[in-house]
Amino acid sequence: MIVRRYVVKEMPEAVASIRRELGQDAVILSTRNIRVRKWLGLRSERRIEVMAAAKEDLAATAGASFGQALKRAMAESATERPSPSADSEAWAELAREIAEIKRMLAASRQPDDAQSPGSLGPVQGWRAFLQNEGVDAVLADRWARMALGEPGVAGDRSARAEALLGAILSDLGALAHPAPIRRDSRIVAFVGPTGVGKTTTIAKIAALHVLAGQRRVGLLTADTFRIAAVEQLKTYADILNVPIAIADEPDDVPRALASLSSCDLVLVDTAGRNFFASSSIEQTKRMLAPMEADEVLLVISLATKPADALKVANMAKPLGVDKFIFTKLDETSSVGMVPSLVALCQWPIAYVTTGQNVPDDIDILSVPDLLAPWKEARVDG
Ligand SMILES: Nc1nc2c(ncn2[C@@H]2O[C@H](COP(=O)(O)OP(=O)(O)OP(=O)(O)O)[C@@H](O)[C@H]2O)c(=O)[nH]1
Ligand SMILES: [Mg+2]
Repeated sequence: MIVRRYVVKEMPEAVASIRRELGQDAVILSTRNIRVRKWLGLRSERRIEVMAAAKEDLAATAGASFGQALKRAMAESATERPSPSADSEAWAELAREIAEIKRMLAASRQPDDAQSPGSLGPVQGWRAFLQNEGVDAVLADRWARMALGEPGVAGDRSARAEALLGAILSDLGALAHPAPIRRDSRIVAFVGPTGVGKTTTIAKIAALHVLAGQRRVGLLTADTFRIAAVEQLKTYADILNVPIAIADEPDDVPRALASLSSCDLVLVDTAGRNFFASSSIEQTKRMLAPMEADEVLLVISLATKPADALKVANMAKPLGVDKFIFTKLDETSSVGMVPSLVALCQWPIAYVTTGQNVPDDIDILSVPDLLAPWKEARVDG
C-alpha cells in the first residue's frame, strides 16, 4: 500500500507526478491548501497538499480491517514527511534559500558574531561539536568549513546550525532522501554484526507488508549459526502466517528459494557475525552469492561506537551493500554517524528503528529528519 503526499504550487504539477509515479489509475485521496514555512521562519508560501494512492493498492486493502488501519497509519506518517518527488523541487529551493540566508547574514552581522577572547570560533566550535556527535574527523572539518569558513558567513547560533545542515545536505545530495525497499525488489538480504536487530527489523518489515496486504511475503533464514535463531524467525513467521524456509549452507539456497516461489518479497535473515573478521564476511558472502539479492541492507546499531560502525561498513563492502538500516535510535542521543557513514559509503538509509516493538518501532526518515535536533544544539564558539 503506497500513499504518497505531494506538495505543489499548482494542481497540474501534482497530477503529472501522481500519474508518473502511481500509474494512470491512481486515486487522489485528498487535497488541501497549506502554507509552507521557509527557513528560519522568515516567510511562508501557499502550496497545495495532495494525498494519492495507486488504485490496485486501494483494491488490495479494501474491506480488510488491518489494511485499513495500516492505510491510515501510513497516510499519517506520509503527512509528516515530504515525498521524494515533492522533495526535488523542495531541495532545489532549499539550496537557493541557503544562499539567500548566507547573503542576509553577511549583510546584517549580529553582535555575537564577534569572536570573544578565548572562544573557539565558529569553525572550530562546530567541528568539535560534529566530532563529538560521531561525525568522522575529516568530514567534520569539511562541513564546518563549508558552512562557516567563508568570511562574513556567520550570524547567531541557530543561523550557523542551519548553514551547517545546509552544507551537509548539499554534500549528500540525493543520498539524504530515505530509500525504503523498492517495489520491484523481490529478494532482500539483511546483513550486519551480532545483535544489532536484523531479525527484529525483518519481523517489523514483514508485518507491515502483511498488514498492507499487497505483497506476498516470505522469510528465509540463513542463520543456523545460533541455536535459537531459526526459532526466533519461525515464531514471527507463525504469528504473521507467512512461509519460512531455512538454508543451512549455500547449496541449500536454491531449494529454499524455490519453496518461496509464490512470494513476491523474500526477506533474508543472515547470521550476525563479527564483522571485524574477514573470515566472517567471507562466510556471509558465500551464503549470499546464490541468492542474487535485489537489495542488500547493512544493519548498524546507532549505539555502536562511530569508528567501529565505519569499520563494519568498510568490511561489509564486499557483500554488495546497497543501503543502511540504522537501529536503536532510542538508545542513543548522538546521530552524527548517520550523515558521516552515508557520505563515506554513498549508501542511503532504508529504515531507522526506534525500539523493540514489532511492528511499530520502525520509521522511514531522511537525514534532515534525523539531524533536526542539531538546530537547537548548544555549541561553543
Ligand atoms: N532498543 C532497541 N532494541 C532493539 C531495536 N531493534 C532490535 N532491538 C533489540 O535488540 C536485540 C537483538 O535483536 P535481534 O533482532 O535478535 O538482533 P540480530 O541482529 O538478529 O541478532 P543476531 O541474529 O544474534 O546477530 C533484541 O533484544 C531486540 O529486541 C531497536 O530499534 N531499539
Ligand atoms: Mg538474528
